[in-house]
Amino acid sequence: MPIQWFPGHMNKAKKQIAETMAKVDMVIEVLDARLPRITTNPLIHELRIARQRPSLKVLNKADLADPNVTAAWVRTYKADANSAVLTLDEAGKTRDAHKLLALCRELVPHRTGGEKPVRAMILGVPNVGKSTLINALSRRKIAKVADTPGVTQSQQRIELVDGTILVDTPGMMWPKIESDNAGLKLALSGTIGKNAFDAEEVAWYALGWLAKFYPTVIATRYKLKDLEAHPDELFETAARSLGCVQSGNRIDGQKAAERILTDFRGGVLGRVSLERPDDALDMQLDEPTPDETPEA
Ligand SMILES: Nc1nc2c(ncn2[C@@H]2O[C@H](COP(=O)(O)OP(=O)(O)OP(=O)(O)O)[C@@H](O)[C@H]2O)c(=O)[nH]1
Ligand SMILES: [Mg+2]
Repeated sequence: MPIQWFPGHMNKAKKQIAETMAKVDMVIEVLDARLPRITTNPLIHELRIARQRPSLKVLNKADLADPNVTAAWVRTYKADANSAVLTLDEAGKTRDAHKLLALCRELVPHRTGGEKPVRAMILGVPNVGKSTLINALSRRKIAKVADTPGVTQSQQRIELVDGTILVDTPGMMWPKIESDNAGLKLALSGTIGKNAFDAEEVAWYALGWLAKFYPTVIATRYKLKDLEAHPDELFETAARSLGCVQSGNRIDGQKAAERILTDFRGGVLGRVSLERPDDALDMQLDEPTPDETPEA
């Protein structure tokens, strides 16, 4: 069963986003640079297309993503009509604010010239960095930011010194995540509430992924000698190397999983991308997903 997370406040958020869409000129779609296609919310896409609003796609958290893969995403998105693309990272947000605002003005040329300010709504899945971006653009701590999904629960409108109107919105998931791998990747990247997934399952998946595509850092960090081993074995070795062992010399799977997820999300395991533009929707791993794990 794919991971699902659509808490009550998102229904309200969806309605309000549809209403605000009518009153703004464009959207700033904040995507996670590590998985930009998977973090593209189909609900937002539909609303934007229905209203013919141009989109500036911000590939955020680029400091955590594989730079070569991010460059490939930028090339792909540049080909999209009625949109533009910009990569941003933790350190560069304030520095690149003028670049972002210039791109917004280019997307809505009829709103430039001083008298008619650009009005933009910032949209994206939870925890992707929308409020952080608002704060960087306004150079104030105006919106609440925290490393947990679901922090912003209502819209917040701010006016920048140049007159640009920005609307921060609650992160929104969609009611049905279609595939197991997309759900696991969304959970791994931190966009899903922690009660909606099994941390061990996600960490297990992460180790399999990293062993296949980004083996060097995890081999050192978790003392993994055989990266071809079954993910169960990778997980067990990693847990022991992290000292997550309980009585009877059994591993503490929950604790180990949380440590691995924290490592991944904090960039301790290097700059990792979870999908590439030339993949099929999910960039499937060849190895079995947890549901298909052979019986011990
Ligand atoms: N490494 C890194 N972390 C970032 C970046 N941008 C934001 N963050 C962190 O991501 C976490 C979530 O940021 P928020 O701005 O609260 O995210 P949001 O999209 O507003 O989240 P919701 O309100 O829950 O939808 C915070 O811990 C930020 O510090 C970035 O470019 N790089
Ligand atoms: Mg927020």
